[in-house]
Amino acid sequence: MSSRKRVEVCLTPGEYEYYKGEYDIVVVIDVLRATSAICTAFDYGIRSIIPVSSIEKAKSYKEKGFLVGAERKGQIVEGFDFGNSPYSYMKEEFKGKDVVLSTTNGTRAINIASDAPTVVIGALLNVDALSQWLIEQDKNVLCLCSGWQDKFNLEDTICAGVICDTLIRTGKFTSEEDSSIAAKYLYLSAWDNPLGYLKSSSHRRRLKNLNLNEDIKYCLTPNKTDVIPILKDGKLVKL
Ligand code: 3SL
Repeated sequence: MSSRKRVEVCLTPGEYEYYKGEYDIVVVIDVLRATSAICTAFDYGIRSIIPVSSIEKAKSYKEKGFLVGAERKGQIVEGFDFGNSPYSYMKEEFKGKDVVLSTTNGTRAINIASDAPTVVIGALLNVDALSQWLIEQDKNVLCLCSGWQDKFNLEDTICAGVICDTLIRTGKFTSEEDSSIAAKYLYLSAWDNPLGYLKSSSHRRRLKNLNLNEDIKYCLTPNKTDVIPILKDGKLVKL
């Protein structure tokens, strides 16, 4: 039997039940924009982020006096302090703060994966640092793409493909699932120009219609940070 570890890709949160329980580390990916915003928040000094799935739960934290961000369909939900733009986390006011965040798909995927022994946050922004850390752990890894409302998306799959390819190239990891092979090929065909490749992708269109082009460009920039957010006792903190 091979002693190599597995690195696989779950293309949507809806398929997670078929992978559940088999992996030591789950990497949750939501390139546009939740996990990119989370990496940025830690890069700029936030202390912790509590990811919550529902607006009701987010409201209950707000009533307790927490700083709470909420996004649905790409927009800040009325009555909340901020949304899901990485730029909103570059401000002084977030330094050292504990915040709560609820987004359409990203925070939901984090909570779906929270049964795993280790959950970390991946984005193109931290993909090299994260891949190197995963190689050092030498454990079975699942990349969980947040997608859009349980549907497949290109950008998360491309990011998962980078991770798969990097880990497999070490010779210490292997992939068996077709989803992982597909992710790797998508990454290889997209990598020269991710922005162009995603030109007509559904979420890029959605965000562009909301005038969020700068967010898209930022989120598609690889390796702006070395931070690896990790879930500990229901809170994301910096590893
Ligand atoms: O789905 C999510 O969690 C968000 O990243 C979506 S958006 O980019 O804020 O529209």
